[in-house]
Amino acid sequence: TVARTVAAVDLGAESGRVVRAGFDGTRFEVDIAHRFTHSPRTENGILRWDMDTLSGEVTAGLARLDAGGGVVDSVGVDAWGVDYGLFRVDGRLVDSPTCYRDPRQLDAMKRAVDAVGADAIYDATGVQLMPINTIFGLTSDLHDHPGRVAAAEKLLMMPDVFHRLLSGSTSTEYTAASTTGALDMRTGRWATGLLTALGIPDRLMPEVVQPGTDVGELRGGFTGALSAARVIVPPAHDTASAVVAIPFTEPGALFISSGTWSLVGVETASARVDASAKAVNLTNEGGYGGTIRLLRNVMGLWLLQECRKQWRRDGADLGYAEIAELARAEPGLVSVVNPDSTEFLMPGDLPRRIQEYCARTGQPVPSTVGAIARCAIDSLALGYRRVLDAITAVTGTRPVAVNIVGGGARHALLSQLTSDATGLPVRCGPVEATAMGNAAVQLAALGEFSGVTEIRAAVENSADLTEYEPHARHDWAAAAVLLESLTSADGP
Ligand code: LRH
Repeated sequence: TVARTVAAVDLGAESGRVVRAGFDGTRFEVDIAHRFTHSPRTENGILRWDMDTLSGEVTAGLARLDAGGGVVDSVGVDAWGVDYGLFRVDGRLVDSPTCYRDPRQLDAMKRAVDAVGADAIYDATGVQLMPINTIFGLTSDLHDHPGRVAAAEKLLMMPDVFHRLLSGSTSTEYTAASTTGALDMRTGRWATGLLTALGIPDRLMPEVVQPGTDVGELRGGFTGALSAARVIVPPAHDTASAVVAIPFTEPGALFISSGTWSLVGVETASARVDASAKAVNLTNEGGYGGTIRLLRNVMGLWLLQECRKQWRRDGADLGYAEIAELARAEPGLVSVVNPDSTEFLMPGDLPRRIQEYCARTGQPVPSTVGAIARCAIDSLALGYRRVLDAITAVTGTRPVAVNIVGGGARHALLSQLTSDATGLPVRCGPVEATAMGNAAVQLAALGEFSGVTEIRAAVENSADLTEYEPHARHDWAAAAVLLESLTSADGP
């Protein structure tokens, strides 16, 4: 039997879910109460998140739990990183948060780099230089929408926007703050020198609290299971929650948190901010229990998500499983792209951009759904191999296994190719690692788990896991050399 039950709200860039979870001493019981999809939309030329849908669906999911009987002791929200809401003094949002895929980010990063230098930005924080980082959104606000900043009293990261709606809390959670590019990852404090150099007012930066902090009672007039619930912040960055729930079999294994993005890295005890990490643009993200994730973003399933949208616009309504089967029938490693090229970052006609990339670089141009998808999937696997090599070079230790969690853990072809490309055994699952990690940290705060070791053992007992062994079907080493030359030609 389960002593305590919590609700985890997990918001991804494409979909969200509200989950009820408890621990019976051996197994982790997880039950998805509500699922929904959402997407940002362009309003007056700005790509914004649909806050009405997001908050409506969170409330609908919680209402379902409230009516479902029993007692739910706490609620916590995790969401994608880097995006933020700006709040007025009266507690209302200045406007709907802008999405990190708004084209403004590229110009803003260039302007910030021109102003203070790429080295200064990395050295102050230990965070990889990526156009999507919060500090570039903020410098764009200052430059293009100064009224937005003037009207704002506080910034909160996306999950904490919801914690505020649910409890009135005005703090931000550490792992979410670690995605801003404004936190010094050696100390966990705001990098005030960098903020000042970029002209970002200090007053915006909120108090930072650790995962597991109780930030107040749940508001919203719930009268059933949630009537006495607390709001306990989980690792509010979705990737941080996902990594809590990885059933690692090998210490130091490479993880891939695979969703819209693929976050590829290792868990370490302390931040690594030095010339070798900077040279390969490895980032230090904050984790639960004082851990750091040394990782890099790989473009992820976004490539397939955007291709699928375009094929649908073109009249072919294909499911991901169909696309994967068509890709599997292709010979493989015929053409590859640098998956992380900024030309794939923004929404649009991704099949055409992949074709143009192949044409420009003198490779066979994929012309069918299967060939384009195979090019994207091969390129992702190759991108994972590249991060594995970067981590090996920086830490001096080569991981001996790979764990994949998140929706991408279901993708059999990508998982097999990941094993082939890295030459390592791959273990996939759980698919719902993020919601599980979120719930597990709330349960730990309530005394149900003693810590991450016990959490991971419970996940291992509860999840369906699939394993892959490497096959030497293709010349991945040669493809890796090609990827390096393609990437240097892409430019910064
Ligand atoms: C994955 C993720 C990733 C961030 C990106 C914005 O959902 O949080 O860790 O870099 O979204």
